[in-house]
Amino acid sequence: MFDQIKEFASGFFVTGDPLIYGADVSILLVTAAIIFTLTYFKKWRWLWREWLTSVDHKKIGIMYILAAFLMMFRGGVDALLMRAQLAIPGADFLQPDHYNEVFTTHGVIMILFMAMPFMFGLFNIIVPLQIGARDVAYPILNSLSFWLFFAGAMLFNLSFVIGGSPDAGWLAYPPYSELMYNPGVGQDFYIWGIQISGIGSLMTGINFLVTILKMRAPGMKLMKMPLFPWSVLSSCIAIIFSFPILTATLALLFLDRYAGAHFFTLDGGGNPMMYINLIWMWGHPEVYIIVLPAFGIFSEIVSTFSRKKLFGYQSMVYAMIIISVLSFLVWAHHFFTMGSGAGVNTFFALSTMLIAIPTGVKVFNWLFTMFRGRITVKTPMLWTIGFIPCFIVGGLTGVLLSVAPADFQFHNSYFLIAHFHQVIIGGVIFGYFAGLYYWWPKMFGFTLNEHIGKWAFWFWNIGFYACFMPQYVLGLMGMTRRVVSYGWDKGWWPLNFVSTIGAALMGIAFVLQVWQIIHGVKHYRKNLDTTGDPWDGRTLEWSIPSPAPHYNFAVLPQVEELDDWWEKKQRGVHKQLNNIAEEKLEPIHMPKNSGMPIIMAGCWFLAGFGFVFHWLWLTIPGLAGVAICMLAHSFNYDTDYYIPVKEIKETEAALRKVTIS
Ligand code: HEM
Ligand SMILES: [Cu+2]
Repeated sequence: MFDQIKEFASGFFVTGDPLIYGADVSILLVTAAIIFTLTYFKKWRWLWREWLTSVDHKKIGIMYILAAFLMMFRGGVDALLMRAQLAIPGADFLQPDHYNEVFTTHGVIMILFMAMPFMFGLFNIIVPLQIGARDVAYPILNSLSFWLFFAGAMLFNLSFVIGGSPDAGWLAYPPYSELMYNPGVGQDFYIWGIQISGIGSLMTGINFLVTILKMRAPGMKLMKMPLFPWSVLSSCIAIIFSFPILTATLALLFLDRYAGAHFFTLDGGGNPMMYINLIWMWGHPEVYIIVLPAFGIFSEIVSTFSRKKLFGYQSMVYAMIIISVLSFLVWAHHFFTMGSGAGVNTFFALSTMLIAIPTGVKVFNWLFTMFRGRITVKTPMLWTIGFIPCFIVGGLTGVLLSVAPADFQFHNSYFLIAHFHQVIIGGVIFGYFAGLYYWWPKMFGFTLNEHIGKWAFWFWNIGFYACFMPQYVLGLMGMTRRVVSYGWDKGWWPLNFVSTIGAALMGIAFVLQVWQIIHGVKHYRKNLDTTGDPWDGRTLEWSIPSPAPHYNFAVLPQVEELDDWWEKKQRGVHKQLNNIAEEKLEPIHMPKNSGMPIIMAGCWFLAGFGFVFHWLWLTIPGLAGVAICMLAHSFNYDTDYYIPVKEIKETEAALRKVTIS
């Protein structure tokens, strides 16, 4: 009996590595501390009511961003482990098997569980405010999307201590990910973690597409809509077309592993190239899905901090839509070397290069917006200015990679690693940071310390260039990606050493940012944003108090032009808006909280866990729970309520410090 338990436990829990024992202990301690604190301060009800069951888009957005920061920590630790291993030739700090796990979880976590939720968090917080809406189109679905993401992320992360991490790279190419070569449960965690959160992402795409098309304030024609919602719209279109491909691809891989199908196993009559085509038909649009919203954020910030209308608004809109369509036509540039032939390679090389045109248009528009503007350089603007050169270099090396014959040299070398980190960190992550600093006062009602923010910016940037510029050279010197170690004879070590120092500087930058937030919370009284408009903004979100009341707009704004709030300020009519006439107030229709999303996501988690371990006794109740949640929800008619005028008056009076006449 005891032996049986021992045998089960040694297969179930990951054993034999001190790092992982350390993780086990810290997970237990942190969990215990959280449970203790919540119980001691009697906060369980508050947590459930105010956060876990909330359908307020602003709160859901904050939870997304919090989760993204936690994941950035995890993904960052993975990155530092890899860089530590590669700093000196012949190091054996990480064993090869472990190294495979680390680069796999690093890539998956950074893209799917850090960048995506960070982006969804910004969508949630800002899109309804910018288009003058009171919520998203489907508030409960929105909460469900968040909890599915969360369940998927937790499932994926659990593989670290239970069962073992996936190790077939962030896109899990067969045959590495097939059962025969990868018999553990790591790849199953990969499949279900991504599958569950991916369904959430697809629903977010649909939700925001409908929100933007249907819920704009009266008068806001599409061509009067700010650029951030436009970038969200183009990103959502790409989500809606690409995520179903991901779902299908992972389902096929699952059937191969679980049910002995042979979609991708060569000796069973399947074809791994099929997988590679499918996964990149999702994977390439995915990188544009995450970068387009960053373009939207930069556009907002550039025009606010240059005190000018965005140059070439319409060309910006068309550029984004063209990019989101073109992104579906280039996927095969990821495997030029895999024998598609010259004709196919040429098509994909040219279509890839075409993307540089609309992207170039955008860069010039940002520069022209700044030209002769009255520029102030606060942290959001600083990130934007830092982004432009970084993204230009990243984009140019991307064009180099798209030259098919040259790619035979660059392919899977460190040149590629440097390129994609340059566009992903310099474009996506810098963009989201800019957005976070820009909209922070709107989210929490106070501004963050600029001084610490500037230090963080410089550490990120200097660290970035020190880390990734040497990697271009290393790539040209022949260092391939995913190598765990190399000899002294290669002559690669000085550059690798510099690269590791750069990574450490970025680690310090992250710590500075966390400190900046803690510092901001501690001293929030000193930095209160009492105006609701700390940057002298141009768009609707700045016309309401910070943080926004839960119904957002007491009276829905009437939009007349692009940058409506700015124009109203210029004409001096915004003061009237601050004194809301009582007759204009009407009871506001709002959605009620719902426990369904978190419960349903919990059921998905159990079902996924059951699939991973082939435990039908857990999978079946999990799936049944999902079905019951759906049924119960479809018979629930008690989903909304009205906020009475009296309550609106009191809230507005308290927030705006004005009386309503
Ligand atoms: C912040 C500093 C970062 C450092 C120092 C870093 C470092 C690394 C290293 C050393 C590798 C492995 C290269 C190899 O041996 O194959 C890697 C791979 C990767 N990184 Fe990062 N990274 C960072 C941030 C990010 C971010 C922000 C993202 C995405 C949002 C990202 C996405 C990826 C992906 C997708 C891979 C490929 C994984 C694979 O080969 O399957 N990284 N990174
Ligand atoms: Cu691509």
